[in-house]
Amino acid sequence: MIIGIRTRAVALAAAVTLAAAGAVALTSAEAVAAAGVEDEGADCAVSGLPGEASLPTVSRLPDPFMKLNGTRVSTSSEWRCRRAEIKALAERFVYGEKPAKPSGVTGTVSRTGITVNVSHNGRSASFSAGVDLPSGSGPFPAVIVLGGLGADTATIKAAGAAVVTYDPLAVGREGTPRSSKQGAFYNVYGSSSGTGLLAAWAWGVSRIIDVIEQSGGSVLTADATGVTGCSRYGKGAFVAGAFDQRIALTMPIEPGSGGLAAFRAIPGESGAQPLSSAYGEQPWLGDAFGSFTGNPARLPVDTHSVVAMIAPRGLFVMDNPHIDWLAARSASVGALGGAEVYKALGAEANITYWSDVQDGNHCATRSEWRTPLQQTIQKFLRNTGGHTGSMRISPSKRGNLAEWRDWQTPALGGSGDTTPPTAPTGLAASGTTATGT
Ligand code: MCU
Repeated sequence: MIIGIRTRAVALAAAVTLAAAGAVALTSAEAVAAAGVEDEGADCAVSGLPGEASLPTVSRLPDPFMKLNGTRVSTSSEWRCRRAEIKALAERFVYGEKPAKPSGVTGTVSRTGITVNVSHNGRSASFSAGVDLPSGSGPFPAVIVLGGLGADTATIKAAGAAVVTYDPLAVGREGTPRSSKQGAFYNVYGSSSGTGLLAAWAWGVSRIIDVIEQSGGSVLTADATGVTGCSRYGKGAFVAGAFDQRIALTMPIEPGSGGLAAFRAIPGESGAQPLSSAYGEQPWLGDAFGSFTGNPARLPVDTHSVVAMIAPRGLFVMDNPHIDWLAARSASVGALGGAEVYKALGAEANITYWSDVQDGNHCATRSEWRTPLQQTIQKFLRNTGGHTGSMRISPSKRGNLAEWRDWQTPALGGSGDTTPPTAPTGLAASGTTATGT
């Protein structure tokens, strides 16, 4: 265990250094599992962000490889700063800004709980989370569970990860008008912040990881963290994973509209929660999204772009095709579109979207997911095994990506494109396979 952690740390350090140097960082499934920092592209100079008035109508999923300067990404080293562009666009038009780490973050980690204290520009806030350790002596990687609905905590623990129970409502409350948002995030950034609850919840996840990182690692380790949650908390888990590259494995469950469901596909999916409802039911999405609920084709990104922000890190989406409101067909479009970026990066083995399930109850614990979930957690959080991701889309709710794109997937080079390479640090390369577009 100790050797495994050290090997991973060396590999990750090497990957980050290579990325900073603009070289190919994709050396193996393990090496790409997580970054050492929340935002690897923080130094990218993002320029040319469009204003709302100048956005063109793009009826299909926007080309994720098209840079703001009008040229396409053609090598894997360019992806880092293209991702930074997508992040900036997603903040501006979909979620609202997720601020970087505040100047003061302190807290404690014990075998039963985590406390987080944040201060920034003279304002402060605190919140806490529970810790539920698996058997064994540890230290353990953590899976942060948003909201406590639906997550299969027994399987998470059986896989050797600790469960961190996080109540996002303490960080961003529901039931408030957009003009007076409440919770720890808004205590720090102001109740009239245009940032929606999902980005606020994601900020809270990042601050928990900060505290784990600072804790010295005797109980929980921070070099590979997972995040999960169901329904509205599945939306939150998806956004948390997208906006923090320290998260090695993102596991949204039944996230629906405002989650993975492609915004452009929702209006055409019978029974799906409309965008106006996903925007209006709670301030989950950012205030700026209000301009797009009737016209998502003007958004410069879609949910496949958010999947692309997670690439090449682990993504395991669990969905439910039995409840129309959950928009699983549109979610499959988002997953299939985003999977093209995984393919381009040679990391197709790192993404699973699974909606081919029997039990139609919302947020049910499903036996179909137990083994692959356990294997996925072991791969990304414990660096063991070589689980290969797959698309297990229910035939009843399967979108057709060909109808939703007019771009092709480039082969970006990068070491995962053909045969898994020999990792430079002695890590066994595992699980990366590539297929054509
Ligand atoms: C799927 O998530 C939401 C859905 O968007 C809402 O319309 C509904 O009210 O609640 C779902 C949920 O969070 O259920 C627990």
